[in-house]
Amino acid sequence: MKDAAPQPVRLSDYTPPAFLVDKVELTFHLHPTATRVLSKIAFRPNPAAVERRFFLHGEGLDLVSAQIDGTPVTPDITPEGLTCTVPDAPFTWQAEVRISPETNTALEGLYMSNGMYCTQCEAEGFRKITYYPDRPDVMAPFTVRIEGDLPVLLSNGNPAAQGAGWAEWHDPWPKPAYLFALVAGELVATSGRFTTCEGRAVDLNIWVRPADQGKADYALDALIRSMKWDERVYGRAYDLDVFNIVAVDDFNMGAMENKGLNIFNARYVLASPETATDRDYENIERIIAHEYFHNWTGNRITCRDWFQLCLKEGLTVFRDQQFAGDARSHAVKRIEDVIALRARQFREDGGPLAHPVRPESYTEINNFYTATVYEKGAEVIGMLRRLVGPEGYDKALALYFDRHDGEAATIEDWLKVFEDATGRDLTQFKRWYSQAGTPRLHVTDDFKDGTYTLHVEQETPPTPGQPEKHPQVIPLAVGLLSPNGDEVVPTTVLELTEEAQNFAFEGLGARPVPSLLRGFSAPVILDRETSAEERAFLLAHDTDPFNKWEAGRALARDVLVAMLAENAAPAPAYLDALAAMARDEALDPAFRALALRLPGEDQLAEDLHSRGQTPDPLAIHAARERLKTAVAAHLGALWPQLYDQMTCPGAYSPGAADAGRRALRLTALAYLARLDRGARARTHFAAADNMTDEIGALSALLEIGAGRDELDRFARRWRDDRLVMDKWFALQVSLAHPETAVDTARRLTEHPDFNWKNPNRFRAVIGGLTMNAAGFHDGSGAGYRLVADWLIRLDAVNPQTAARMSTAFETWPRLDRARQALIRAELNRIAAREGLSRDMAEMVGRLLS
Ligand code: 0A1
Ligand code: ZN
Repeated sequence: MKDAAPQPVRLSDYTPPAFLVDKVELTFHLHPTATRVLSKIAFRPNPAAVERRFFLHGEGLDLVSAQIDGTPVTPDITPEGLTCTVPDAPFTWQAEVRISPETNTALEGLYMSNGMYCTQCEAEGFRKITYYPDRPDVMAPFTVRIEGDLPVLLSNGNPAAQGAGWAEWHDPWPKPAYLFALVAGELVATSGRFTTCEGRAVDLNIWVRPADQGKADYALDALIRSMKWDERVYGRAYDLDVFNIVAVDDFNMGAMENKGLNIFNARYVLASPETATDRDYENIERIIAHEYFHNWTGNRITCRDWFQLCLKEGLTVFRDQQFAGDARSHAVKRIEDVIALRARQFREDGGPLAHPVRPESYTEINNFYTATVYEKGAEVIGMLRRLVGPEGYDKALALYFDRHDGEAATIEDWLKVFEDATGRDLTQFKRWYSQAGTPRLHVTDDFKDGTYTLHVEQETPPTPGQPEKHPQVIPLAVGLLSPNGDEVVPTTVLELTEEAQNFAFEGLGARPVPSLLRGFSAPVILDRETSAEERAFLLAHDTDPFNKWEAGRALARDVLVAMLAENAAPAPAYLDALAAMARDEALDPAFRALALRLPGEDQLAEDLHSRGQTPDPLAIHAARERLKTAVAAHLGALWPQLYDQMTCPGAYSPGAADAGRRALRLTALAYLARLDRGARARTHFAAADNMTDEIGALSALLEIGAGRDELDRFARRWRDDRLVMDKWFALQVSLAHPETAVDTARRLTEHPDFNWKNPNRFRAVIGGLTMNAAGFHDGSGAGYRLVADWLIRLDAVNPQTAARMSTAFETWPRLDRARQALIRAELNRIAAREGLSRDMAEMVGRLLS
């Protein structure tokens, strides 16, 4: 357990490191409970340092010996690290420590997963492996020797030498310790070769456990496509002779970009048509690309300190979104990204955990791998690109790579390259990095004498620690349509910089219909009184695919809000518009599937809250169910038609075209299930030859309260496949009827295969419950209690994953008083636990403040 009252770290306290490292040599003698780590580190005083104290981080290490320039020394050891008197000139530090990977359940540092040794060092895990200045602005080349009785021994960089029971690796590129990695185990590779545009032949290997052999082809394909894309679009080539990826069963996050040795949560590597859904394939493609792209944005140019996390994460997410848009459909990708942004980041930005894209203080950095740092960080880069244009962006990035290669950089460095490359002053734009909260745009309009005027006001609500907000630079992409549906003003980017501004469009023959915030040009909430007719008009005519979808979504939301308020029947105009859209064969099936998806329950709760109402999760669930049934009935005959039309002849392909057809077909199947009591879904399930169809049919059945037999059959078929069984666990909780969700979750925690120390399985069941909004927010508080019990239990073994999941409680301020009191009581119960981790203590502290 960590210390009781740790001090927050502040951006304003940054000082350069006292010593720099020229070279690191590590030797590992692997043993499950007594691994010996020998380190030899060449230090040199940093001329830029402001103090000369020699401090090495180290946590939970058993120091066996230490020497400076060959002379034994006895350092002063604290729970955080050690200090020691050192010469005022370059010197060599040598140490031997002992660690126990097998008992490391936190999955940070060196740990074991199903007999395999692996590491996770970001953000501050290296200090659990050996004593070291574990901060990203200390970069050094590493040489690693691994000794262990296992067939595959991997580390960063290029292989240097190997023999029976040992291997040596050399990574010539200076890197911070958080990018260190080691893997040892019985593994098999799916291999390929890639020749870079610079002529370097690179061996590619995706390592998996023997039982998973044959499931890495898609990951390898995605890797090769990512390598090509980064060369073509960003001019960035790979810089080592090998690129290794390893799939690990126990992993706290999605994946990790360690130099030359990416480590992945197995669920983002392993795929076969029978076991992975289209969504899984899409995630694998995106995450493989993300980690690969980090080689330049994160590894070659890293972060000076952890406050700059968005420097690598925002940019790398932006790059993986561009890549996925190129590989699939830009319109569909943008809609999916915005759905996720609103669901996770807007929710975070509007609650007690709101923080700026670049936070200014933290207690535990692991708590800041958030949607705000990642996804809002990517949106900020998208806005920057919109403001300076694609050519300005390309110039700025070329300058960034040129100027900062090999460095640990800051957001100031990042913005400066844009200023230098484009001549633009970004002083005001920088507020996007320091101001938390989602800006709201209030828009009114006016038409007179052929001039159409938009009046736009911006306002950002107060967030924790930031009562006052200032206007931000907001690119507002706008197009105008004439009443007959023609586009009279094509997309134009208006730049908002003030609290209130007017924008005039002259020479128009009639009052136009505005299409605002096209492509979701800024991460803001748009507030404008709009009639249902206008939304239906945009749904039918808008040339901007995002806004076309958005119009449908807004209509659905308004219908649901009306159904909630007045218990009304859904507006027929909405149902007709939906039918027209669903039938429109000019539209991409993936787009139609998205447009037929109703806004989520949590999203509706947020919408109601932002209208000053108190959402009732159960009423929302009921209204949404009623609307689904009404949509099913109103579009009646269309469902079997779509179902029959959207087949995918030939062998399964995870590509966008087939995946889009399956998505639309399964949407039709789910609506159909409400009309035929699941008859078609049962046949579909029985005939399914791929996991997308199997899960799609099963979900359709569970949603109407059926599917017990299918669940049993599924479990019998997939009993031995961990990743597929995660789906089985997750699905029945997340789709359970609100009244049975908590009991279902509880029952599953008693299942013999509920291995709660495995983060994927824990997330499937406990995370599954938090995603069943009406079940989790059950008025009795039983959902809150069950989740809190499990967070307490998990916190003792894996603080990082437990703390992340505590965000389930972040929406408490928008709920009714009774639920608020229930949640606060659970948070207080967690906070009062003796020995609570630093991770969890910080999270509940922020949630309660
Ligand atoms: N940098 C990785 C994600 C990651 C972050 C933190 C971790 O442990 C605290 C682990 C992985 C990425 O962006 O993919
Ligand atoms: Zn990342």
